[in-house]
Amino acid sequence: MFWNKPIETMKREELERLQLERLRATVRRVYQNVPLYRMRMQEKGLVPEDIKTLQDVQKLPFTQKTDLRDEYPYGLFAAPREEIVRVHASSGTTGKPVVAGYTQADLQIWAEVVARCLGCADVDYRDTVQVAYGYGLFTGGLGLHDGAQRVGAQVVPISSGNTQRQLMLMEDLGSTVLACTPSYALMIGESLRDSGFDLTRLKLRKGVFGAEPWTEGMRDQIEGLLGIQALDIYGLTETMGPGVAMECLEGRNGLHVWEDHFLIEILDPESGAPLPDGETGELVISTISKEGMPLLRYRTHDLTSILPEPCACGRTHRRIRRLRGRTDDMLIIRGVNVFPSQVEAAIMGIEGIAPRYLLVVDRVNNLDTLEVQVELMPNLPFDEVRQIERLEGQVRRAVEQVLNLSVRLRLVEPGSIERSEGKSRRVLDKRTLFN
Ligand code: DLL
Repeated sequence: MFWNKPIETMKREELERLQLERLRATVRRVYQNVPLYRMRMQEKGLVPEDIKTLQDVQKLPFTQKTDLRDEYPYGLFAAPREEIVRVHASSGTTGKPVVAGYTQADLQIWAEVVARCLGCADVDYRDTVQVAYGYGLFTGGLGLHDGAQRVGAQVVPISSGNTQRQLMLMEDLGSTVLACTPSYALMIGESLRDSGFDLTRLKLRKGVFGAEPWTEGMRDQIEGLLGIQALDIYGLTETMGPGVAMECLEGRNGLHVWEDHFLIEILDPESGAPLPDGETGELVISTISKEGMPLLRYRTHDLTSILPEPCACGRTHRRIRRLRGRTDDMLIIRGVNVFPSQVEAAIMGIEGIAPRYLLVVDRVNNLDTLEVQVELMPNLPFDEVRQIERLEGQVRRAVEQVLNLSVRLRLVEPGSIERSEGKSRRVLDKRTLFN
């Protein structure tokens, strides 16, 4: 189902013409209004008129999260205070948050792109959308809220948390769509299972899950527990919030990026050199329609690749592969690169194992160690230590095979790994605690 078919299926040449026009306007806007951009462009000897083709984006300076921190809170805003009608922020782990500002026009575009995402999931005015992303400075709640309202759905702005209440309202209000993080969807699903809830009492049919990396295995688990189709939505505060990209029902193996608003590049994370389609690298986004806080060549640190093949759904906006993690989530353990999502992919589907895990990294005698904690399913019919040991061996081999690294594996009691109503924490890196 399309929310905006003419735009979503626009011919590539037309789309690229529109992108160029908008890129040029954005460059002019930030050159005039944002001292940091003007200075960085001047350092490179660039003026806005030098941007003549889409490839010229590569001449422009990068923007990094540190720039947002250094210019906190308003330094990168390109509109006067009177035109900014909303701010959001992402907390991060240290120091000041990253602040994003929106004009009225920005909020309209945000609702439009989220509406398109919901269209990808076949959601429309007949649906009741339970928004269980957090409301507040986090962009998940209000982002999905405005998009769902735009398509004319009935919105249940419940925010995250209080799982029993989520279940009660889901049943009583007949919610057909759940929007939250995949971790929270799993928690809601487990809660249903543990209380022996009869799924036929629910009308739920679709899930719109994102804000953190998740795997196919996790999708299977969630779909099974909730009896729905689960789709992936991507975005980040800096460039707007949720709604940069979304899976469609046909593809389910890549997320359409709304390229009339976001210009994407995939670069080698170290050298910054462009990578060909299909190769995994860092996603770099230029916003080309934002007024409040446009960003040129923002280094997302998210790793993905471009899937250049046309999608069966008819949308012409290119897809990116499901995000596997962030360059800064990547652990280097005894020289080997490790992503938490690799562990997730390895353990999913092993019988008796819950989709809950934690990587504990430490350094003992100058050598990195990795302990992988994995939770057991509740009520396992195990009465012998030997059965547990056998399972432990099976899980360890599966993990070691994907990581190519020896690990210490610990099966832990059901419920012992911290649950999250928002984004999950998958790594405890004790090596960094002393730095
Ligand atoms: O997480 C925005 C969002 C809200 C997206 C609701 C989707 C749904 P931030 O808190 O700024 O914004 O975090 C952005 O989260 O750079 C990725 O590393 C990660 N992320 C977001 N969506 C996905 C996804 C919101 N679908 C950061 N898959 C991004 C993997 C994701 N990682």
